[in-house]
Amino acid sequence: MIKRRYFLQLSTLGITGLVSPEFFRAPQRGNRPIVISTWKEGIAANNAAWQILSKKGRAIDAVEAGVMVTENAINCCVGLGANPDRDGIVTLDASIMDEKGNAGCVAALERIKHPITVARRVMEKTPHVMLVGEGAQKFAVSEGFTLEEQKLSPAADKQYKEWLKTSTYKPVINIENSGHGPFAPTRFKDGTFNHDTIGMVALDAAGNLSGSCTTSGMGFKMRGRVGDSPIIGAGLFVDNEVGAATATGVGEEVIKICGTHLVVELMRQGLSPQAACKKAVERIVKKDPKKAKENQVGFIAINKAGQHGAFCLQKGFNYAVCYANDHNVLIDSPSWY
Ligand code: SD4
Repeated sequence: MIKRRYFLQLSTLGITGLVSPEFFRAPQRGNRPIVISTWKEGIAANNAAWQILSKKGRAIDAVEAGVMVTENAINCCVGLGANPDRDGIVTLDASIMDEKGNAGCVAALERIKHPITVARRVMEKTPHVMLVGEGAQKFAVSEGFTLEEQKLSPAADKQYKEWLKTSTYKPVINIENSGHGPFAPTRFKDGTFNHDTIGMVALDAAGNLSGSCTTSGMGFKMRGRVGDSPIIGAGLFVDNEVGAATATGVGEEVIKICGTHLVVELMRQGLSPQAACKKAVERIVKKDPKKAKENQVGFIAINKAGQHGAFCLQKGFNYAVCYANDHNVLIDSPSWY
């Protein structure tokens, strides 16, 4: 529910029109839980998260369990079944943040099935925030994680072989069958995008916020390249006083504006989640409109009142919203272009 004081703040700022129509349809929220996540895979991920949230479980447990579903999916865009880097090796990045502002991240992690859980262990069992590469893998193994075989999934193997034909390395929108390799993000003929990431943010029954983000990074990236997803304030940010946000798309553009930190700080100033996401997208556009036109970036956010919103550069980004057993729906994000 938009609290009266909050609504007045929004009206003063002249931005009530930016709140998603879906939000106004939502029943009065009170202190009820909500989980949202990026792309259509978010529906299955939300289902798992909702199992926890609906039983008054913690948001941090929900956002971990939720994205593990996507990491597990064979032939999906996230996790060990995903596209490799340009050297043919799948490397994974993930981050997680709880209601106390604790954070854990891993980057360039190989052969481990659930980077999100390794990120949580970094948060809970080490004095650090981020572990990368070999060190992250060593830590995971010491925590009992299995070192999986280094083998591409059939879908990734096919894509990789296709990509090798041209080895095009340009992080711009690739229109399907345009002759470029399948370097992300690709816009398909039906207007949707491929993607390599799931980001999730949740509010639990106790009123606490948490978030998670996990990815194989952009397909066929340079070896050693790390995107926004494991970087706190870029791909994920949670402030329990205000709200939580996560990002997807070309990570370089998100990192350069500290995207999700910006979204949360804009919500702190009174903007709705959707208006805050839009302002962050606008920042990217203003910096380099020509480049922005060729890229995809999407933000999703929730605030402490349980309102949700999203905004992206190009049409074709969607996010899944769940706040009841029978309400887990995919919403098309409004876009700049
Ligand atoms: C990255 N942001 O590594 C990720 C990619 C992504 O859907 O979101 N793909 O830059």
